[in-house]
Amino acid sequence: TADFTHPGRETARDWAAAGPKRNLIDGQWVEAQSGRTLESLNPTTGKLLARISEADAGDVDVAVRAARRAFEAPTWSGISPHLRTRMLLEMAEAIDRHAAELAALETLDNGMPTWFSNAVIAMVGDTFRYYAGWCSKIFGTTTPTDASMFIFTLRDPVGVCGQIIPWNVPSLMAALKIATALACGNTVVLKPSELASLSTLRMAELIQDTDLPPGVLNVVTGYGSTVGAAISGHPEVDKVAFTGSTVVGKQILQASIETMKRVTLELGGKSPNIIFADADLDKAVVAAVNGFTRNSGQVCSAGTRVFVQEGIHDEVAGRIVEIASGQKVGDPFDPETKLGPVISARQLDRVMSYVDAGNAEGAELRTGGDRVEGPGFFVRPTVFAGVTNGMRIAREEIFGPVVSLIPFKDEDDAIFKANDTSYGLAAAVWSRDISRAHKVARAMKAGRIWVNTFGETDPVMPFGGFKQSGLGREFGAESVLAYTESKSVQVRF
Ligand code: TXE
Repeated sequence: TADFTHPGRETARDWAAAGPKRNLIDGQWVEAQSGRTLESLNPTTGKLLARISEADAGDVDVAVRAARRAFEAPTWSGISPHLRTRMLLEMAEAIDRHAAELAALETLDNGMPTWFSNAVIAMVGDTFRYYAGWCSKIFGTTTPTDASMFIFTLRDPVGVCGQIIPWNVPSLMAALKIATALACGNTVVLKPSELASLSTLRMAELIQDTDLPPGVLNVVTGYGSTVGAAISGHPEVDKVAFTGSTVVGKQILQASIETMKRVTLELGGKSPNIIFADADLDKAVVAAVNGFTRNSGQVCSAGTRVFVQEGIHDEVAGRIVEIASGQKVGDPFDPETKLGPVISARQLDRVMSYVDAGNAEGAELRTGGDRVEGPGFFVRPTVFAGVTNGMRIAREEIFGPVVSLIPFKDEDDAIFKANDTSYGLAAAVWSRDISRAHKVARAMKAGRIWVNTFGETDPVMPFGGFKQSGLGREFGAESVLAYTESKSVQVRF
């Protein structure tokens, strides 16, 4: 795996190897109180990549108290929005300067191919720039009423934000959560996933080095059942923002009840991708394959149910199988590689168990369905045809490169089948008929809809789910509402 060069690879490897990673608490890099560390593996080799701190509730408590002090301090709460803008722009610049290193670190730790990690890090910088612009645009309103008084609203920061992120696109999840919180004047205690914490820790170093006041950003690493649960249960945490599985999302919501924390949840999906017979099929088939193989399918909005109109079903299925089976699976540093490994041996087993379920339920396995023998956690792109919405592979999030092809008759049938799911994160429709595309887009019960494209993302575009895909929205103007509280003020003359 040392065969391929990348401009950030050596720096990233050296940084990962340079001793156990510490937590950022109150502006200091500190070990877990217990002194414990845990192993972070390279999913390409299955071998040790770095050791990170295994914190627990005691460390979280110190971090939360630091975040509370920082929130109340005039050095943060009292500063002008223009200064905040400059700080976020400095963070963006620091990230851009280290883009190659951060991309390589993401590839080492998560296994994502460099074509994807390079693009992700570019968006990380853009995310900081996008939120830098918001600092001075968090407007209240004035409301006309009786001439004897004046009523206006302000938007206050929520306070201490606990943020728990997953391993699938760690740097972007961290950037989104940190930048939004800071732009709105909050402070942060963030927990990256124990499976992929490195890019977040390196970004936190770069961010802290921009002279951020101590305690504004705290990063605590460790397991979800300890560190994650301590954050979501801590009485001094005002808001929890979580991205991860629906099961854990429900636990977080339950833990928020006691102190009525504000909660935003970005959870799983089973997103439909609907291809009508009048679509530009050359584009649709390529996007359909990318839609379920990007990041080895470990994307919450992956297009894992592809609905194909009956007249073109066999042709489209054949083309999807052909493209998918030709995608190179392998070393994520190889520029030819389309799919790197999945994150862990456990995730590999989970994906393979869904392949077994698909076979057992009578779906037709058209390609893939097997792991790549040897070290690392590789799965080939897998296409099931003849799937019905009742099968487990069509109902449950797999989080691997596995797609279900499902035929449909007409518009109504497509809309019904696409919405027949407990999730509602994203959906796509492919058609040259603009009225049909609009109609289907409106009928989709999902938080993000693509028309004649799939999986593109932009910081300006709100993201979040209907139904069990979550609560609230991140990115876009709506994210600012989620990180502020409205306060109305009445002045009697
Ligand atoms: O996720 P978890 P896992 C889905 C996907 C995947 C499945 C399992 O289907 O196959 O979840 O992945 C922290 N209190 N997604 O087990 O456990 C955990 O440490 C507080 C979809 O890795 O949800 C990590 O930081 N926090 C998804 C984060 O939650 C807890 C992204 C996510 O881990 C916790 C990831 C607890 N009790 C997985 N338990 C998406 N929609 O993007 C765990 N955590």
